[in-house]
Amino acid sequence: SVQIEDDRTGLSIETLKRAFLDNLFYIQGKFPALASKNDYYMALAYTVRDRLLRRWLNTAETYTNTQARTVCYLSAEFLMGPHLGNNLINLGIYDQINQAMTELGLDLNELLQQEEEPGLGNGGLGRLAACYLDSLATLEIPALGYGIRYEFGIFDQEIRDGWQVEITDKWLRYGNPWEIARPDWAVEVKYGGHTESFIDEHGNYRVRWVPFKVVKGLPYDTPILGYKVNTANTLRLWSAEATESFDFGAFNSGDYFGAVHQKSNSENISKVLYPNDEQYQGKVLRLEQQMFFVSCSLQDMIRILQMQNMSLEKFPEKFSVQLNDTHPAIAVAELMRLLMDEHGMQWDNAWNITTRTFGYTNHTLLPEALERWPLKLFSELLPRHIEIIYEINRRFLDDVRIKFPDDPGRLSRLSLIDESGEKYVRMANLACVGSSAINGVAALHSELVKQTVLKDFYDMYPEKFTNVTNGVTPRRFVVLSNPRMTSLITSKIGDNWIKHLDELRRIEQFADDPGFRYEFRQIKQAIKQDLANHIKSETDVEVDPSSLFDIQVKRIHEYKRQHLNALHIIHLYNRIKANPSAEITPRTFLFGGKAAPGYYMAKLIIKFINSIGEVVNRDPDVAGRLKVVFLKDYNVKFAQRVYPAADLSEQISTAGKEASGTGNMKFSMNGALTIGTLDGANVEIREEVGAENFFLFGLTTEEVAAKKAAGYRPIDYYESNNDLRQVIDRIASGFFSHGDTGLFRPLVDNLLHKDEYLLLADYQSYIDCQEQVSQAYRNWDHWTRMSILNTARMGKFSSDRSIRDYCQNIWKVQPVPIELKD
Ligand code: 26M
Repeated sequence: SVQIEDDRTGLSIETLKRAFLDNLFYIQGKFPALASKNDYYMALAYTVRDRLLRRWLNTAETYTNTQARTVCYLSAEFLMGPHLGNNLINLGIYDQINQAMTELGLDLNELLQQEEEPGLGNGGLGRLAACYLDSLATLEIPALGYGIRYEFGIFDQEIRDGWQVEITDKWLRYGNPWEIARPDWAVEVKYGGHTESFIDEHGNYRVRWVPFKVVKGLPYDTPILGYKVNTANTLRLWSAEATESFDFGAFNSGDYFGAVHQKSNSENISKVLYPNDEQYQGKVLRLEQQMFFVSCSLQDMIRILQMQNMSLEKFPEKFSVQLNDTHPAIAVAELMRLLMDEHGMQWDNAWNITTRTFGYTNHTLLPEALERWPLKLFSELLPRHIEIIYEINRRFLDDVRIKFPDDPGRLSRLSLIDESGEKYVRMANLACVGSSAINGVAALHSELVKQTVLKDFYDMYPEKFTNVTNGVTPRRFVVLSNPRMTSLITSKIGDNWIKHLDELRRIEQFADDPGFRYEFRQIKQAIKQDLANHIKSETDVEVDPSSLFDIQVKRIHEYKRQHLNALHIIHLYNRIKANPSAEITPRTFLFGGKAAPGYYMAKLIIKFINSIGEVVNRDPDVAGRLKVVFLKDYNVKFAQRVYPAADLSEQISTAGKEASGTGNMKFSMNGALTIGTLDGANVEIREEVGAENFFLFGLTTEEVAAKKAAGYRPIDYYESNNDLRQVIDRIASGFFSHGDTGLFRPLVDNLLHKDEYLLLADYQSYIDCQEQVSQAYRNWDHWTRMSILNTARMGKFSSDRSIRDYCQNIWKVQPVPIELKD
């Protein structure tokens, strides 16, 4: 009999071509002669989406039928990056689609470039959430990601005259083929107003909340397919709308303008992502956003539970809810409110359910990032929640008094309310009391969490604390972003490593094989050439693809020390100026990253790097041996091109400041060597790849603390180190600012008189280490060996391992494999 493949599911090249042209016609409403590149992208996206849908619906049906235990990952940010390429990889049809497009005279790479990436996150925390969704699906774990469908994600960055300029990110401009709205599952969220107590028909004390406003949350679902499995989980993002019922009054009284105004006010809640990372700001709208997605998500979980005819008592057995930092920590109070006020449960029962449900992940030790809401603001917006928080606090502090009698200092530190001056609600304290597990994101970080920010909670509940070291998905950051290296590895050891990254160890045996080394190096070279071409077209700067590509891409922050990297560039430049024939290993310094729009020093650092580039790149004495390029608008799409092109990865934060880092893992997996401090996951990366394959420098966390305690004086380093002094003096002289000695003065003054992040204390160690890097790069054969060993030994840093850790130690959840039925 003749087998006809269905146009919506078939995977043969003929069917894919037919389905693609069909979608172009019936969805885009275009025929090939009229179609734009974007029409072709959309047609291809719908062709791929059709092939996800069967898996998605099968998955949902199986989860419903088996009442599967489910992970809910609550995160204010999901930095997903482009979906098309990733879905092609995970469906296993990349090559087929590539050929189908070629046969139609189209270039798949060009179509992939068309996708506007959903940049619904700032950096590490948001990208981690995205990697975890990929691994959850790949490991066949029932999971939902819950967050906000921001209309404007992280801003697009332009560089004008060396300064950052922010442009709004209109990612939904051409529509989003990956999401499906679910208006029938919309819910309502209340704000403001007051509470009233009453006695119900059973004689129980109850509270009714009379809100000032009600906002509708509309869910949009995106399927998240696992790698070569049938599991397609859901990312459910909430969009804010005005409730129809609520503005009726205004309409009837003739206040048309007021009604529409109210509508646009409601929609503001999901309008824009706050672009600050690691810098807390007490803005009402931000608290409204947090409450919005948390309440929508918890109501949605209750709906799912009830739809499956399960009792509310089963909530903690049905769901394990992870709080991605404190941004969703209001969930502790909101679940209590839903269980008691909306579902009639008593306190003790509700509290037992709540604390068994949540886990809390801490992502930062920086004091300025800890969320504390001014009590007045909080109480006005969430009058019911503040009552619940007071009651949680009253009971909690009673427990503290029993464990630690006569310790008022401890009570005031542990209290959910900061009463030391102006009063605040402490979100980390709420998260700790309301969760059964608390984790940091790298071994060192988890230890520091216990010793510093959450020490009192560790004393109170030591059994709650654990570590889960971060990981990244090798599907996006190796297979998709580095197809050439992927083929080389697969030709030697098969493709099992893509799901079991520990198997990369099997390429260690080729580290001394001259043929393998040659191919590995050729691939790196070819990728560097591609990036060089890209840089030329973007910036008009010519970079030498055989030079050492030294790359630092990440958010711009003083603790990450992009300016320490800059000091090294000036050091090399000074050496050349002092002796133009000095032996210098040619290097290309690449930077990328966004600064929070209100972070003055970070923006000045961008200007500083660009100003150095302007001088260095065209100085004839340098003779092309050094190039400095700041690449604008660093995002996921661009990250995928950058990691594979790096020789050297800069991971140079002050020890104790970077919770984990995840870019460090992406570089090393792609064969870059790391120059880094003993900070975050660098410590574990070095353990895995071997100290001899890692360039270590700088003070340890303990040494940093000791130096600060002893009264750190950066000026002493300036005065006693000639080389350092010449570097600083050149900046101060206006050499990089057309003679303007004022431009970088804030930077120089900060370094000489404050230097919170100890750049000057680490300067010489960094310079010496960079000299070792330069020497090592001269021995290409040995460098390539180290590079291969880095890739081979990165198995631990697959997000699959992180997710297995969470599943075993925190979530207690098992895989539910999905069978493919029609
Ligand atoms: C808070 C309040 C208001 C507006 C924004 C924020 C906010 C947003 C993002 C605060 C912090 C945010 O992200 C922090 C972050 O990305 N931390 C990084 O998390 C990574 C994943 O665990 C770690 O690898 C990084 O070391 C850590 O810096």
